[in-house]
Amino acid sequence: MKPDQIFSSKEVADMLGVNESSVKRWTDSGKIKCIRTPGGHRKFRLEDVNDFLRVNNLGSVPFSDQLFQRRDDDNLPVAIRYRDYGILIPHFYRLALLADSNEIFNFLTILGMHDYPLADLFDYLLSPVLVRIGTDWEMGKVSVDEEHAATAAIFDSLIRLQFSSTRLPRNPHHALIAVLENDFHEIPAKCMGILLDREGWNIHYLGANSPIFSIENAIRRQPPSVLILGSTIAPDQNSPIPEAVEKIGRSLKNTGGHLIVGGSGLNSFRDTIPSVDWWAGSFRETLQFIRTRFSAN
Ligand code: B12
Repeated sequence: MKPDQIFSSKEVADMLGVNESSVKRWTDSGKIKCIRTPGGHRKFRLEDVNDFLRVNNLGSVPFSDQLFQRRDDDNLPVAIRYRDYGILIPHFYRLALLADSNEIFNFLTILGMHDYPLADLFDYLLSPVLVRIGTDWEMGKVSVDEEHAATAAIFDSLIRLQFSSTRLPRNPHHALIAVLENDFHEIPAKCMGILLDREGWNIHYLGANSPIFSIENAIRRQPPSVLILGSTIAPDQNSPIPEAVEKIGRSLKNTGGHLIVGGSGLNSFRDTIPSVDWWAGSFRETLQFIRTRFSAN
């Protein structure tokens, strides 16, 4: 779609998801401006359709490459309505780089109010933005301070989100969540905690850089229904961590617990950790895995 393209009544009706007669009515009452051809047909410019939407608080027309390139925040309401991640992702990226946790929180809340499943937001919005921040940092387009500020603001907004959201009634299940030692990448682990918290799980969150012994202690104190380990930074080839994780996984089986590992850090050790029940690739699928294993009561 080009910004200067001309549309027929039928095309505009399709664009807005209404009958052609509504478009004709709105045109006749002057709500949408149109161009009359010599034959009397109504033709519409994208700008005029957008004006109509904006005046009526309906956002503006989505899915045009040009508009996306133009960094058109006015398109946001329609992009939200149509789940147009092509527009939502760059918008979220900009909010992240502004490092404004209020704005990030507000944006996530608005999407929540539009019934976006939180797991989808983590998979399709948050993850790509974080990965892109990492790539831009690697390429020198984003400085270390910008990267730190952006990810810290995201983290803050997640904490706010956790406490502002409605939760299902508590269930008897207990999740222990930790990020392995020497690893400070805890955003995905926090996301998983928030998702399960909302589902009524009892969460015991150890956070980043958790030594193996601390995880073992926590398990001893209260054997979890599920242990979720995050690992982004790969341990050295001769590190004792993979073997320790395998041992923990095997001991969990004795108490009926499950072991989930997320992140790419332990990827090259997969064969040596057969006790992992689920390698978490996405939040949506991980949540699904957990839901099918555990009923709500
Ligand atoms: C934020 C960030 C940081 C923050 C972390 C803050 C925090 N509170 O979490 C800080 C600033 C601390 C940091 C530090 C460092 N970082 Co860093 N960081 C990142 C960044 C930008 C985002 C990480 C993130 O959350 N990703 C989002 C996740 C959700 O995406 P994902 O990894 O694709 O995960 C998907 C699945 O695997 C799954 N998943 C992943 N983990 C988990 C965990 C669970 C529990 C579950 C269920 C699912 C799951 O969920 C996602 C599904 O869509 C990444 C860039 C990137 N590519 O990710 C670099 C990145 C991970 N960091 C990197 C590096 C090099 C570092 C430093 C060594 C930099 C330095 N020189 O000091 C230090 C290391 C510190 C340490 N020892 O841990 C490299 C890692 C390279 C590597 N593989 O070894 C990356 C890839 C950047 C890059 N492009 O080079 N970092």
